[in-house]
Amino acid sequence: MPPIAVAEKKTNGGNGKAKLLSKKTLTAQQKEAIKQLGRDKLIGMFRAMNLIRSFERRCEQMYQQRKIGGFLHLYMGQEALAGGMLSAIHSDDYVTTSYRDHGIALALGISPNVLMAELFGKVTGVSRGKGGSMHFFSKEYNLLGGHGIVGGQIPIGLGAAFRAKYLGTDQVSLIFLGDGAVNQGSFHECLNMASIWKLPAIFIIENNQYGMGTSVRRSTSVQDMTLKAQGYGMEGITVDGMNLLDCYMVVRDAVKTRRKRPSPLLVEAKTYRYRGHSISDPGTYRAKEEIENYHKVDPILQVRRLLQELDWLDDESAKALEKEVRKEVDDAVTFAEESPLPDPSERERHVYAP
Ligand SMILES: Cc1ncc(C[n+]2csc(CCOP(=O)(O)OP(=O)(O)O)c2C)c(N)n1
Ligand SMILES: [Mg+2]
Repeated sequence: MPPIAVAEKKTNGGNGKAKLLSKKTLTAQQKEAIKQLGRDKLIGMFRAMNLIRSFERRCEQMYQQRKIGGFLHLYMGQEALAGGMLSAIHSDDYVTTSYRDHGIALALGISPNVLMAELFGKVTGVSRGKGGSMHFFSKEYNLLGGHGIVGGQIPIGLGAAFRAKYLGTDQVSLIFLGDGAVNQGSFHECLNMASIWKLPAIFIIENNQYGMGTSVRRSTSVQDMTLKAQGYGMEGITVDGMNLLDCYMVVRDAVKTRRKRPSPLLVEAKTYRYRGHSISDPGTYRAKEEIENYHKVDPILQVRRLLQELDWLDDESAKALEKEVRKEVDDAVTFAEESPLPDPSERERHVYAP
């Protein structure tokens, strides 16, 4: 019987008191990660985070103009997670997530055009206009959804991990879930199976402190979610989800060993969503001061300042990058607007009826 791993504490992130990214306070590991990534890759990650923020702002506007309908859950505030973690995997690894999927899809490199078209319900959309905001799927990018059922993605991501182990590939399966999903049965069943079968499954809790309007303090009995890993004989790591480098390093290190010797891992990333649960939620259950505190640790501003301190980005090039990203999102809106709606004959295609 292997010893049960004790949840390791990496940072105190996500509580508004996290150590900000700054040249003066970088840890040895963060310095080494910067060196390893190099200027171009780090700027690429910064660009991806900006693209997410810009895309989400535009989605809000498009919803208000009724170009987008249905549900819309924005990712603003959580960009370091997608931007950092997905920079540490291979293109054939598997990724599954919840309905809060825009940031994940963009960080995987899926074109904003096909994502915006999906939101507009157009046939050129990533799910042919049938999935909408909550159901981005891409076979090409191994994105196994975008799932509206809380915790519904966990068994699917586990299945992908099982496949990798069964076929003896070196792939890993990253399974993103919200803090609300840890109280679902599927989470516990899957952690147990992943541990028994030693599957290359990395469960990543995006703990943004709320499930709809309910604070985790009111919904979840144990606040340190990595402790749940111990119940399944699995390693658990807490990470500052507002810190791009820490998010990158935790997955980089996790996959390094797991590609050859598969085993599961539970990561709790402490983060925050700047908007309400969905577009129709004004978020009045949160104190103004709390939101302001999290804006002080804005993941994008942290990286921007670090890049400037490193002399890798000046004000002018930062502005140029932001402009370029806005243009990419404008082009996505044009693409979506100009795309056709699905033909009525498409209505029953790809619909599963047992
Ligand atoms: C099985 C199930 N129960 C309830 C809901 C309604 N619901 C939608 S989102 C949500 C909260 C989930 O919160 P969390 O997992 O923290 O994700 P976040 O929205 O914070 O990303 C709930 C209860 C659902 N979609 N599925
Ligand atoms: Mg949540």
